[in-house]
Amino acid sequence: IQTQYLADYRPYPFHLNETRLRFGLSDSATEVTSELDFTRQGEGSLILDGGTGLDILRLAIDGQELAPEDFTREGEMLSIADSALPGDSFTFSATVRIDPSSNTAFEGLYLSGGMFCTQCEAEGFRHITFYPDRPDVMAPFRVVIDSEQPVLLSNGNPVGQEPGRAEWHDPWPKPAYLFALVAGDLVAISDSYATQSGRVVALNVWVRPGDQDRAGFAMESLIKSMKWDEEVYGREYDLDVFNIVAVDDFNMGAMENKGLNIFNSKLVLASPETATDADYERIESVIAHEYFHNWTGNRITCRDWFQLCLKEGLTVFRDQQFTSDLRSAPVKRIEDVQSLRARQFREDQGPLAHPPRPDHYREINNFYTATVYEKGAEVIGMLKRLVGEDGYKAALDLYFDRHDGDAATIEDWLLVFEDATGRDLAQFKRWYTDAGTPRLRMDEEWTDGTLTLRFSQETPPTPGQDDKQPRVIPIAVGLIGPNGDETRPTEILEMTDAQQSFTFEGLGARPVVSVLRGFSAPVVLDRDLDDAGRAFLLAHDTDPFVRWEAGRELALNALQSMAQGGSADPAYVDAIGRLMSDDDVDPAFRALCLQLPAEEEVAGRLAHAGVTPDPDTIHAAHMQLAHSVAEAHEDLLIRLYQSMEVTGGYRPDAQDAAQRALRLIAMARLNLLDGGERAATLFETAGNMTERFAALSAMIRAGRADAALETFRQEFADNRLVMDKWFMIQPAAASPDQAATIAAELSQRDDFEWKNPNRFRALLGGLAANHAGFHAADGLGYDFTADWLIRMDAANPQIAARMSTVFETWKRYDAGRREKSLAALQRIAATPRLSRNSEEMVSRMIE
Ligand code: HT7
Ligand code: ZN
Repeated sequence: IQTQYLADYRPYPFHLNETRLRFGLSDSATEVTSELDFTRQGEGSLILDGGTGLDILRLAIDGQELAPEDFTREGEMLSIADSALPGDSFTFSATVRIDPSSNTAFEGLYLSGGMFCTQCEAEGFRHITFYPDRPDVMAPFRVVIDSEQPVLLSNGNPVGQEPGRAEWHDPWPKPAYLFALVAGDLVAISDSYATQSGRVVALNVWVRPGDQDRAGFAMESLIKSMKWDEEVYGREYDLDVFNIVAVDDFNMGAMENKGLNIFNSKLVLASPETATDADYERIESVIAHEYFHNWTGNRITCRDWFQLCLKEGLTVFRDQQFTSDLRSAPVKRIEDVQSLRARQFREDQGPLAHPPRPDHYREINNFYTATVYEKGAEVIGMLKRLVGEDGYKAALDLYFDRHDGDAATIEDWLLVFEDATGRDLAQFKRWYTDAGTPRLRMDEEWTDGTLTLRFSQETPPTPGQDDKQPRVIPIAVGLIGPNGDETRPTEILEMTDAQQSFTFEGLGARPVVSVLRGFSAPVVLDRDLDDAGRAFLLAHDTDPFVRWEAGRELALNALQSMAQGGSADPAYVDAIGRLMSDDDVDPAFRALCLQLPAEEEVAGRLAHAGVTPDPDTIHAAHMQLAHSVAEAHEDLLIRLYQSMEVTGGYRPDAQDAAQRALRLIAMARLNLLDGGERAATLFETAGNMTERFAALSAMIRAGRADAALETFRQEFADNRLVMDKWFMIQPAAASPDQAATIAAELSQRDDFEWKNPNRFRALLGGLAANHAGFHAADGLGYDFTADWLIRMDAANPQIAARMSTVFETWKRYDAGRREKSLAALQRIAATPRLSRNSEEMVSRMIE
């Protein structure tokens, strides 16, 4: 496998003035004719990317057919002999035949349920025709689609529609990865939006006939996103139409193709009966994310794929801001930190660690990671904290002014901050170039009214990066006096050295330090604070993140000591009871505090402390702590279960969702005492999926779900998205000793349509979510997963490689488990014709 290096970047030697494409669609023999107007802009030959599935019918330059000696085809590359080029400006054209019906990798042009659709990021366009398939080659597109399908869509504005043919023109120069085409039997729900400057934009959400009544929330979310981007970033939409299409077979969540966003149907379709509150929130944020890419990704794109976090980190940051503005900012921040720790910290601390801006890769599809996306967003959050609101706004305005129409780099991005604020960001840049999560240690010294905070930072080695230099760490600190009042409001301490001290003078009494407020930097913080101090912060801190963090630390300490044979300190149980009974506290925040840290997180914490985690003991500790909470606070939990009931019709807004969240976590705790009674009643009576699904999950945990699972299956057999939930929850909520067997049985069912990425992810992801089940000592979880990864790899390498990350922590566990997981990984590695995607992932994990 050839490794690509950032240092090898060279500009493309030709400018592409316009791209014209004509598609004659047919299931197994689609003909694609391209005309590419090139002008030379540097030294070098004309080399085009083109997958092996392209059947060449004709190649020509300026209408003159190329002879076999005029070109060479090697792997995925087509080189045109210099002698075949007539001068500095010419039109290259190609007619190729491709077979969408055999495309199970869902990259390029493929069929999903009889509908033609495309996925071109990162390098899918080369499976459609020969092209300079790299993000820095941008051109306006004209597209003609010939097909009997009733709806024919592509990027930009429609310029001609007649039965059997449609023509589209996208005037905004774009790279090939933003190309899209959809053709199928679709219906739209439609609306319109008038932009700030008065452009009226036609909006459509296209779905399969029969799904229209589940597309309304997506449309509402789109309109909110368009408005928010105008109000907060001054960014307006720039075409006459914006189309969204929902497809069932899709490798990721959604794709920001210019003017034609394509979505996984699970991120479009929602009704109270079929989607949960979490689904609704995710739909809202992903619709926003893809829409926001129109400026951060499309108008300003990436020079090369090493710069992926330029568009993804910024767009995640923007969608996080959007959700904070629309819903609860503290709750959103805590949820984002939870997900960062669960996915990105885990990645950063294992064999797959890489910087947000990597400098080499073998398969770019393997780098759509939590580090590029979520850590990329955290880095922007830190920049904003350092330069302040005004500095951030000035920098972003300059970014849009200076780079509109560009394929930009992280250096360009940092330079706009330097130019707009006068700040030197040379050291800050390490956040982009270095992998690993810094460990931040804080020690306190108190003398005569002066508090000294001594910080030290260290980043452990990561693959290929042994020595780490200190980073700029913004540490948000506030002080809480002994009576619980805040004596010093939040202040940002800027740490730049390996060790650094900060003093607070003139304090009357020794305060409790509230540190890393709002999770001001993505670091692991280590400080000596006893359980009483944590309980104090949980009760009094004005910063919701530190408050929640204090409760989480109490729970983690209890779980860690129980998992090592100790007993639970009552501090957590007592403190959580006090918080639960405070009706002035937002129910969503209380629900978050009542959640226990995931078993996986406890395993990570133990491994970090040098203790080999035992998944079974951790699971037992988890159950026991949940049980202690239930027993100690039964009356309170019953009161919450009753008082948090939402009456009236279902609304997916933050307030109602918050009440449901608290009610349902109260039910989950009570489930340990009532043997699933409340859950069974709720399952029968609830009118929405949020409550029904929580009830079903609780019933599985209580071991009394057989009939309910069957009822659920019968009711939703025709709804693929709901059936995904059914496939996921059974291994996820099963007792660990049965999880792998249950997953294996489910995988034998006719309705386990494994080539559908959602269905595959549901079952294998459901098992992986059951920490003790996936890591069962008998190795069945590993074997089952490896079998299916091998099978999936032959059909869809992206999905197999992505799912292989369930093994990324394998080295943490005991010798028996290590031996079994390594054997599973080696078996995958030894598979004949393993894809480049899986080969890269598995070899990095084994190394
Ligand atoms: N920019 C997109 C990333 C992407 C993707 C989407 C769907 C299928 C395959 C894909 N490969 C890469 C999605 C986003 O971040 O918005
Ligand atoms: Zn994105």
